Amino acid sequence: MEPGIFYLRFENKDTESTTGPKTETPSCSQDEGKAQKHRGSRCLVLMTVCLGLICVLLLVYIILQYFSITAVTNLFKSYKNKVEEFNQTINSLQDNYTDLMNEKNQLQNNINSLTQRKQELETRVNNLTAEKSRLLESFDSLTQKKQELETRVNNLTAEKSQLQNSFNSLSQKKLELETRVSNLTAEKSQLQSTINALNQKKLELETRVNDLTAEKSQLQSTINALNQKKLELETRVNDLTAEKSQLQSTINALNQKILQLESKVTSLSTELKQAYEKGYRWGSGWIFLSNGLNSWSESRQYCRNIGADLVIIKSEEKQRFINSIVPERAWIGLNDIQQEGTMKWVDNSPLNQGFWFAGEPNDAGGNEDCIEHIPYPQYPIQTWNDLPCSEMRKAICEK
Ligand code: 2F8
Ligand code: CA
Repeated sequence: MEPGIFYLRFENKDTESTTGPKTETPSCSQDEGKAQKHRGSRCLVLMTVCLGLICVLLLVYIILQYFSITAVTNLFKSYKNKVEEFNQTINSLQDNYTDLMNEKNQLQNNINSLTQRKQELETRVNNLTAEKSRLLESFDSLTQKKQELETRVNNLTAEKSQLQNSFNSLSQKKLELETRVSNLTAEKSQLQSTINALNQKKLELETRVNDLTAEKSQLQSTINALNQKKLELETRVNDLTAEKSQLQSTINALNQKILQLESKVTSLSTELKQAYEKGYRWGSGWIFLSNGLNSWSESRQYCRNIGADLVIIKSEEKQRFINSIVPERAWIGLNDIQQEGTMKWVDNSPLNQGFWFAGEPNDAGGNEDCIEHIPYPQYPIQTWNDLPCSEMRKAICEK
């Protein structure tokens, strides 16, 4: 039977009898009281029955709940047992998993060591293979060598046979040579004595040669030094000769110059004497006119050679005096060489008063920087004219 399902049978005979059809009715009021009383009893019974049914239903419900809770409790217990079983199973699986992992690690280690071992074996195999190749090559070369040695042994055997024959003939020859050697030994002994004597002589001669060589070397050094000295002296002599020659030339030139100067001095003395003889006193000094024609510079040099200079005229009185004693064109000591238009005397003093001919100085041709005296009978004072310095004139000197 399923829990919670309940069937109830109920039969009410009283109710059926009361609800059936009525056949008798005694009186009206008594009948109505009895009927009401009867209906009240039936209602009470009905309520009691309903209440009893409700109690029964509640009881059934409680029983059903009890069974239900019991079943749930059992189910919970069975679930709990299942969980414990699962936990145990999980734990055992966990242990199995750990064991398996350990086993796996061991296997992995084994694999690694086996792999390493395999690599070592492979390396070993490779080495052995290489060694085998080398051994095979060595074997081949040794085989080749062996063949060569066999050939060599054969050749040497033949050679030995030939050498044996030669040895025999040489033994014969040796005997002959020994005899010859004995003779030669005696001869050599004699020669050795001679050689010793000659060596002694040679040593003496070598010593003598060395001495002579050293002596010769010393003499050669002396000769070289003397030659050097001789060369130096020759050079010195040559230099001195050349110097002497130069000095002689200089002396000759100087003598020539002295002669010229003496001649010049003589002529200047004569000229000076003549000048002074022809000169005129001006104050404490002299004024005189040169003989020859010269440029302005040469004329000034002429005056300086005789201890004078070109004349300086700073007064009308002196100008008149010059004009009276100099009857021809002649240089005076005035020029504007340094700066055109600015006249200066030979003592560098400026020109303050000029005695110019009419229209002068005109710097004709732009080249007239030196001043001359031109005597004009009709013009006793205005006698100066500017002229190119290269023109040839006499000089009026003053001392
Ligand atoms: O020889 C140059 C000279 O010639 C003339 O004088 C002779 C000039 N005089 C005139 O022209 C007036 C000078 O000035 C000139 O220096
Ligand atoms: Ca002029």
